[in-house]
Amino acid sequence: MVRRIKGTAPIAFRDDRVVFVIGDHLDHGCQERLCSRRTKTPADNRSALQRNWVQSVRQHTEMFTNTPNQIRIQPAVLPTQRVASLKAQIDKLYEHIYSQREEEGIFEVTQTLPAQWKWTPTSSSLSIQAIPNHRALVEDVVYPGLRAILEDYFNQLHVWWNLDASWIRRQYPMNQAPKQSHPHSWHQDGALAFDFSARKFDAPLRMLTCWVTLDECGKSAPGIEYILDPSHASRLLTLKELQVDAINHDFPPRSRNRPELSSGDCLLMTGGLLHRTHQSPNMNRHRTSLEIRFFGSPPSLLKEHQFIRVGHHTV
Ligand SMILES: O=C(O)CCC(=O)C(=O)O
Ligand SMILES: [Fe+2]
Repeated sequence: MVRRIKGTAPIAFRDDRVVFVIGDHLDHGCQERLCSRRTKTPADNRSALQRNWVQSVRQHTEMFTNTPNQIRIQPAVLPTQRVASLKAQIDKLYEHIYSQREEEGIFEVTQTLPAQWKWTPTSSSLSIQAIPNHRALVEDVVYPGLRAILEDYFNQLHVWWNLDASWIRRQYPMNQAPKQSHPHSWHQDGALAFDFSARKFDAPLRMLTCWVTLDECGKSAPGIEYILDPSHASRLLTLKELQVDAINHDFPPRSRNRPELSSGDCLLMTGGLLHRTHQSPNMNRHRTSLEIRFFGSPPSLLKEHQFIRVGHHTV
């Protein structure tokens, strides 16, 4: 039996070193679930394994109770060669866009791109469709690299890839960004398509953003800064709460996390995670990343979006 907390299933991940919990506290029910996952072994080994497993979970329980993980880092999701070829493709695209832009102007550049591509000058973002073999990249490389995590998180053998909310992102050091391009300010991805003025609901969408960096980042190039707070897993912050002054007041810089990542590494962020682009004055290189969003099922709020089912086609 898995006990649910605040209506969301506690989700736990395990690798050889540590247990990760995404989205909520690790509670007693979650420990039970972990035990049951580990007991697919002959019955005579069962109780010993279970005992060890419970022990190792308990060692981490206090930590997880205090800082429930809403994020996980999965290293080397993209192999070096694939990163290099992607970067070469993407660099060409950005060169084209920015050279056109000089000539044509900031918004007119869109007219020089294929109709199904979106270009967002305010964050130097290009829709993932601009990568020629984007389906193969996601279905045959990224998904298999994250499959165990995704299956565990959504508790099913397939996921829905949201094509329209998947992007190529590029962020620059302070004062080096092209005109109009800005870092992403504090937000929760689970507010995708949320109408803050209407406030029809206040729970983040249940989703995982798989943010894969194609450059080393976090130190000399912009990375991601995030804040862990248990209450964010089930609540969307208001626009007022997301203001930089409010965040600085509630979460002083020392309480925030700024992981340093190698190219090809992936951050998996739950819909409730509060985060933004991490910039610091000593950064001197830009960073390109891919942002691929997965859902357990297409949410009705995103009914206009295109979703692709990925993974096992039996439920
Ligand atoms: O790439 C970044 O710096 C942040 C992007 C992000 O958080 C988002 O688009 O949801
Ligand atoms: Fe985000």
